[in-house]
This record gives sequence, C-alpha cells and structure tokens, in this order.
Amino acid sequence: MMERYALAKEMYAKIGVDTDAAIETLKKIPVSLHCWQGDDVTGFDHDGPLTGGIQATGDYPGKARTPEELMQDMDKALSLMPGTKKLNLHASYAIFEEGEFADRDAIEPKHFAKWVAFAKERNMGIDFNPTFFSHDKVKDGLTLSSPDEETRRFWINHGKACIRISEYFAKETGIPCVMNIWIGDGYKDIPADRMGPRMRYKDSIEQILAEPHDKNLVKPCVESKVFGIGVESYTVGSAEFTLGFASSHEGCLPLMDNGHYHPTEVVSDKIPALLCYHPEIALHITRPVRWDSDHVVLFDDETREMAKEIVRNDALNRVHMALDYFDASINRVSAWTVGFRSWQKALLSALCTPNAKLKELQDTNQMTKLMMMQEELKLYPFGDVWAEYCRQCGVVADMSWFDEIVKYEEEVLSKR
Ligand code: RNT
Ligand code: ZN
Repeated sequence: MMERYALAKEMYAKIGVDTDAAIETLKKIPVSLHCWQGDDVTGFDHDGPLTGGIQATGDYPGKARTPEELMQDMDKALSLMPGTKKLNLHASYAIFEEGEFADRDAIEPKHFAKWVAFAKERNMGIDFNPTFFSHDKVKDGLTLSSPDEETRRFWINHGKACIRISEYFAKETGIPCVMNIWIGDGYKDIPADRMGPRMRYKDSIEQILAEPHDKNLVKPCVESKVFGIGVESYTVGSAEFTLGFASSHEGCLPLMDNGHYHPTEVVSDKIPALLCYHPEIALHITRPVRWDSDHVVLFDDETREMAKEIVRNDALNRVHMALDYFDASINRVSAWTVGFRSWQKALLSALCTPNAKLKELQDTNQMTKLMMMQEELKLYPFGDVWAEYCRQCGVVADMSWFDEIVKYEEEVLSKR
C-alpha cells in the first residue's frame, strides 16, 4: 500500500499537486454529521409523525430508539470515517430525565448535557437546529410565519431557547456552533397572500436573532427551500427570501441545501456566487433524486463539483459543511458511513487537483487543453491517496469496513 502511495504521490507531484499537503489539510477540516440519519428524523421529545413536508421512507430494521442506541450507532459509524467530525443535533433530540419534560419553547442547556459529554469525549464541536416540525404547535402547517400570534410566539421562543443552547455548546466545546433555521411553512395550493407570511417570518427571525449571543460563538443561518410534500405551491422561506435575509442581516449566514432547488440548478455554481458577498456560508450536503429525496451522499459528479468550488476558492474555512440525508430503507449506520466517506473523498479529490494550473489554462483561453486535462485527471490514482489518508486517520480504506457493519447488525441492530 505504501509503495502504491509513493507512486501516486510522484505522479501527482509531476502536475504540481502535493498529496501529503492535501492529506494534512483535510485532516483538520470539520464536517458536521447529522444525528437524524440514525432514527429517521424521529427525535426524543414527541411520539407523533415526522411533519414539515419532509419524509424518511423505508423500514429497515434496527432503528435507534433511545439516546443510548443512537449514540452507540453513531460511535460505530464514526469509527469507520476518516477526518474531523462535528456533531449536528436537532432540538427534538433533547434528552430528558425520567418523568421530566420541557416543551420546545422551554428547553434548556441541561437537556443537552449528555450530548455535550458525548461530543467532548470525542473532541467534536456541535452544530444545532431548532426543530420547527413534528409538533402539535405547528398550526395549519405554519410556525414562524403563522398569522396566529400565539403560535408564532411559541416558535420564536423556541428559536431563542436554541440560541442559548447553541452558545452553551460553543462554550462547552470551545468550537463555534452553527445554528440553522429551517421551517417547512408553506401552502399546498395557490395562496392569496405571498408577502404577508414572509414579512411575519422576517420579523420572527429578527426576534430570534435579537436573543443576546456572542457572534463569535453562535453562527445563525437560514436555509431556503423550493417546496415540500403537501407544500407544493408556495414556500415561505424561498431561495430569494432567505438569501435576501442573510444578505441584509449581519452575522446571519445563508445555508444552501443542494436538494432544495429546481433539478437542473446546481449548488456548485451557487457556492462561488455567494462567496463573492458572504464572508461565511453554510451547506447541507445531500443527494436529491428527482426531488428533495435526501438520498445518501455519493462520490458523484455534482458532489465532487461542490467540493472543488470550496477548495479552489480557498474557502474551506468559510464554508460550514454539514450532511443532511435520511434513508430508512438501508442499514442506517452504513448510510451514515457511506455519505460521510463520500464527502471526504470529494474534498480530498478536490485537494488533489492542480487548481492553479487549471485556472491558468482558463485565463489564457486554452480551453482545449483544459478539457483534456480535466478528463485525464479523472483517472489519476486517487484511490491510493485516499487509502493513505484513511491509513493515517486509522480507518479502513477499502470496502472491508463493511464487515464491521455486518457484524454490528448481527450483534446489535437485529436484537432491537
Ligand atoms: C428539510 C431541510 C432540513 C432538514 C433537517 C432535518 O428539507 O433540508 O435541513 O432536512 O433539518
Ligand atoms: Zn437541509
């Protein structure tokens, strides 16, 4: 293996790529791992269904039912992934003591103390998401944009509680917390008032962000969406709305989820557009199949293109990267692992690209050579660099990591 890496390193060196440096860089870049792949976005604070226009399909056995099971499964997945991980939590994953309960507008840092202990033991930072769905206070499909003031107030208070919890995460872990606001508010059919809900949503986010917080510790973002299930005609938090909000409110980052656009739009092209104006942006990395299906992230063309845009614009420290998918039809631990490894591959591959050279070809209008080189690069021995990266990170490089999944399914998941 080492010999193969030595040969690969030499080949890359000839085109000006330092693979050792690529590996060192990637080791330090955090990627946020979403807790919600482990239990189909269920959480621990309610018994009701998943709402908000999102859906996890499939009924593969072995789903995590308790915080302990979710943490155990996540640990198994983490052990199979190279790189630096951050933990991404939703508010609905609050952990209550026996007989205790706090509604979403009243959750406190202490309800996440076990998650903090989990993250600290593994040297992970934590990102956070208020949960504006799967709750009986979602009224007529609306939360922060509701015309009902009591409903809106409840959800604003939820957002404020989450700002406080985010700051607690940052203080405890010593790593800033990215707090993402996404609501599923919208209408199934043609509304009579499109601006009213947006003005209420704007006011609601402003009230949430007015909750005192240290801007170096808490990084709020707003995530846009084009449509949801049952919310096909109108989404309050559309692309223009959220981008407009983030652009006009200092300290608020735009978050792009690559499942949230029309199928021929690509987030890889939007990343450099936003980087022209925003010091920092955030991403939800997913795989839309025909729609916002949230399939497991693969090492496919668009995933690679997104990673390239981050790397070649020197923006690894300006883009907060988080995975966001939930497939209930396959082994969930494997789903986590495949998705995380795919994004790591995409980043490493981008770091092993002679970006300066390619830019120079573009700027000197050598488009024929540019095409040739981009194509030839696809068959460079990237697998050997990946293997070396995994080796240095202490994880299995080839497909034999799946043996662990089979064993874990036999010994743990199948007994649930
Ligand atoms: C839904 C959004 C949102 C959720 C998570 C669970 O379409 O992508 O980010 O997937 O918050
Ligand atoms: Zn998302």
